[in-house]
Amino acid sequence: MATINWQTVKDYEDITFKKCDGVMRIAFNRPEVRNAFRPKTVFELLDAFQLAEEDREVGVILLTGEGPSAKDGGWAFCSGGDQRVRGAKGYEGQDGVGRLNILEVQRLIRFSTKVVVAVVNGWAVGGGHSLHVVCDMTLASKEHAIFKQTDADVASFDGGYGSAYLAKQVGQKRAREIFFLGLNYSAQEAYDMGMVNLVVPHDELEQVAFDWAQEILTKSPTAIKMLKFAFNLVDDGLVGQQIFAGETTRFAYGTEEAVEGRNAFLEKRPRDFSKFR
Ligand code: S0N
Repeated sequence: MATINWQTVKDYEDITFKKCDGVMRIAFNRPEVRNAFRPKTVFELLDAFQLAEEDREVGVILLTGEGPSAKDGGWAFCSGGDQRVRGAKGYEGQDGVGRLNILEVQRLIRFSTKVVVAVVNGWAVGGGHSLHVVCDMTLASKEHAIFKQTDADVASFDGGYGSAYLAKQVGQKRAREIFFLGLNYSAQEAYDMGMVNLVVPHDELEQVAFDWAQEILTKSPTAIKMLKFAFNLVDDGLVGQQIFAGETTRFAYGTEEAVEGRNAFLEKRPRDFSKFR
């Protein structure tokens, strides 16, 4: 068991952002509203995920929630969009602009070259549920994790990864049940459905997540990245193909054949690919 000595990388208001031994920990930090996100939260998440992506020491990102709530001791991973700032044009920040920019966070998680693990330490609800769905793997607190889709209760609908990709994980009937009934599901029930990788005693949750990350970090980063993109490809259409193919193009740049193509152009001479046929 590796010991965790989290070091703060950058201070934010709505999230915490820490790092230890190749693992980045990004956590919602609004426990008084069950870690609901407002536009500011999402801007901070976008910045943190981008920084994590660019950090060459980092191979795994853990997404979780701070807690418990000082008010009532409740635990939350994330309860989705902050309903207090939802306006007619989306979630409104202090600039008055309506946004649904959590979808950009979903795409950063999905297209990240790192493995992103949802560490569900409490409620995963609405847009928070969708975030766990889009993460590569999910670990859930045995005592405190509760999975719930309230989108239809508040007239919202994640028609992308949150629902259609969920159906790939749990099957069409279950996915429709999750959205159409909005029931509470325990960590064990979520595991039985196939949307959780492991149920862990709450006190051990972060340690297990960190140990999983350390195991992943022993593996070839290129293999992990290409496997992630390969898993994504079939569900992501041309964007999935673009991302997978982009990486193969980068690999191809390392061949003698690619060097000949570039050099012929730079040296203003006819290209000669004859020996590569
Ligand atoms: C999470 C719930 C089930 C917890 O219940 P519990 O434990 O009984 O606590 P409460 O007393 O209800 O809550 C404690 C305090 O926290 C506030 N609060 C909780 N959640 C929110 C929230 N989402 N927004 C604002 N405040 C919240 C409570 O009001 C309470 O405050 P006080 O103490 O002052 O009374 C329960 O709280 C619950 O059901 N919460 C609401 C969950 C919800 O409906 N979330 C929104 C769902 N929709 C989205 O997230 C969609 C947005 C979205 O992201 C999206 C849209 C389109 C396409 C894609 C997406 C996407 O999903 O990404």
